[in-house]
Amino acid sequence: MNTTLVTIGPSHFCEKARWGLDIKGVPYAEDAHVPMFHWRRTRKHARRTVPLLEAGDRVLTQSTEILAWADEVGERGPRLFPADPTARAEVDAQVKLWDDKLGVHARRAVYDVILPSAACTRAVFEGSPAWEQTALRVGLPVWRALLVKGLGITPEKCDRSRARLTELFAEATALLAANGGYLAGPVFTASDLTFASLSAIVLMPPEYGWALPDLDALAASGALPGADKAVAFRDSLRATPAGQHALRVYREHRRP
Ligand SMILES: N[C@@H](CCC(=O)N[C@@H](CS)C(=O)NCC(=O)O)C(=O)O
Repeated sequence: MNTTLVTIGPSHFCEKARWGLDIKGVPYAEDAHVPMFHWRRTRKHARRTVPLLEAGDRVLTQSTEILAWADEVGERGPRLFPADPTARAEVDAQVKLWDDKLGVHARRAVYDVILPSAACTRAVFEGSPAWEQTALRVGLPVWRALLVKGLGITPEKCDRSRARLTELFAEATALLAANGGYLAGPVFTASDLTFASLSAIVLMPPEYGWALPDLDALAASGALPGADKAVAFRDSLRATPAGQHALRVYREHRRP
């Protein structure tokens, strides 16, 4: 069966799907695109968002659906969704919380950092089709303006997103304290994978499945105006128990 994961390479929702397929040992090819150019690829399925998985005749259009499918068909790795209905309901609720809240605020926080730098913006989409990278270079001001408008990247909203991220990390820290070991209980589940992947564009663990900017180098060189602030924010989240958990989960579970 031919399995293709259509992505925006650096996207955290796409990382969630990649991780799910990798950890369950499901073979696939990745077809990565620049945001907005990816619509040419998704429109035949009447969708706008990625990840989108084409698996034989099936088309899966939500990252959580892709995780559940990988859990079913994968031949190795831990169970991502528990069989017990009560445990499953808890994992589902946590995954939804991270998808609905963490996803949007982390994305805004990271675009706020990279969009001011043309070089940085272009670098994160290396690995997309060459013509898309050329079009991005030529049309960067227009592309950037559309993205800023579409995602609501204003200074106020970005500050609010950073504050919400701090609150969500506090929520995850409380869950870890209540449930022991992992977010939804004593073992790794889809909740840990989702929390870690969706926060990874801010925490930037070295095991991330796509090359992210080296914020420390950018801060040291002065090449990216907001890099110092982003490093300080990243480090404040890394220092929390939830941040430590996400980094540990990446170290221990990302590369099967
Ligand atoms: N609920 C979706 C969210 C996916 C999502 O927001 N994807 C973003 C990239 S991170 C996207 O494709 N945005 C493009 C668009 O909305 O046109 C999922 O879990 O797969």
